[in-house]
Amino acid sequence: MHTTVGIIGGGPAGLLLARLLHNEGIDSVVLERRDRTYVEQRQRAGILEQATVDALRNAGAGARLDREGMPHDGIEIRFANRAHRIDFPSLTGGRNVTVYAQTEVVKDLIALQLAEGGPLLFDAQVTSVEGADTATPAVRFIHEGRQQTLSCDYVVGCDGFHGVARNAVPASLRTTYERTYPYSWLGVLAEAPPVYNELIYAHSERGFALASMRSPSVSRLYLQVPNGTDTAAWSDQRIWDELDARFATDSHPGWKLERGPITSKAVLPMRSHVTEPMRYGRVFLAGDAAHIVPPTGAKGLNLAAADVIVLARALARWRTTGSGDLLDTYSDTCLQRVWRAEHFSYFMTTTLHTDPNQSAFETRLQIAQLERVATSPHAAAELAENYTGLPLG
Ligand code: RFL
Ligand code: PHB
Repeated sequence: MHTTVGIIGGGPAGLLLARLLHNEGIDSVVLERRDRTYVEQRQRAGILEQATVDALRNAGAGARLDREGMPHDGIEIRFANRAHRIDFPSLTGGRNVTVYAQTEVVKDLIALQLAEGGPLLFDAQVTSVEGADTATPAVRFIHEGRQQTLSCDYVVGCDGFHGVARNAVPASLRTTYERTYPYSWLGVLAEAPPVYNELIYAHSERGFALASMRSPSVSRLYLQVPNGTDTAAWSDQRIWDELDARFATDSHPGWKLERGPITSKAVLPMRSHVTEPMRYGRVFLAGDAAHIVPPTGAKGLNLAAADVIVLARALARWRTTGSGDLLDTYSDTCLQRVWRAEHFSYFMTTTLHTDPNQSAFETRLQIAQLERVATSPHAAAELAENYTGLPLG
């Protein structure tokens, strides 16, 4: 079996790349380890930057997004007993974000790929990538009980943080930057209408909380919890009470979330990670395979999309002109955006969470920083620009 671009992983990065390549007339094969239902149900990100929305629309994957996506022009930040709204369009020259779940992006891209695109194989576990520095790298995978080989002109590792593609870059040429955080998120889905029509990020003495949504009738809520927390320790009642306590503010006396049945609970560890470079020979890394951000800045999915947009352009240029110049600059181009997002995600995380070893001095610094965002249009614009995302150029 031979293809132009072998794509490992059918998450948002792999699926969007396959679609963009299809639109450029470049054939690809996507190999996904899990089954379709699993990939379509996996609860993850919820916020799309404008550049991601535009890319999905331009790729022909915007129909349901345009109908069901919920544009958001701001977020609310609660801290020190007050609530402050950050208005994106007025601070960024008109940009905003859209709430549309990663599960829905993935469903839309899978449906398109199966209807119009090249092969997308589920239950296809890649075991290794060979010949990364040769003209025809090969992907070895197990499908339907048989070991198989896909020979490619290029291989793209879109196989997430626990994937195998990263190992194709020799350890001696790879640099890894990493930070773990001394807290996790308890994330829940609830059949309860969001009370407020924008996201609320809360700094509180009890720890961070975030109110997001999936639709006008489904809330997505997060609580900072200690690492190693077992969801069994969190009854529905305890979750709702703790959320209300962390969101409480004198700006909205008596404010409470609307409660409803909780349909899923999971604990998510927080990590920052970058692997450089994002290319070795004819193997490229994209999305979580190359970098992880803690979710507080809502950047993970958007970074994955930005990588594959840059890569699809570079492959299209190679296909039409024979020039590999954009492939040569792929890693540097992406890493510039990646490090900006790493910084922003770190900033949002460390400003809004309470480290278990945090001193009272450090808490006052966090409040001073949040006061600055609430009172200075420059500080607010810095946050708004990063949150809505830099244009792709
Ligand atoms: P994905 O989505 O992890 O997809 C990688 C795909 O590769 C497959 N795979 C393999 N396939 C074949 N052979 C192998 N050997 C393979 N190894 C892995 C996997 O099954 C999977 O389908 O990476 P991608 O496409 O780069 O997309 C990135 C985003 O998914 C990610 O950045 C965000 O979802 C991060 N993230 C969140 N971001 C937010 O902005 N807000 C969130 O609330 C949020 N929650 C999350 C998250 C990431 C999580 N992970 C990765 C643990 C919650 C979780 C649990
Ligand atoms: C989500 O809706 O899942 C979500 C939104 C914003 C974040 C993280 C997660 O910062």
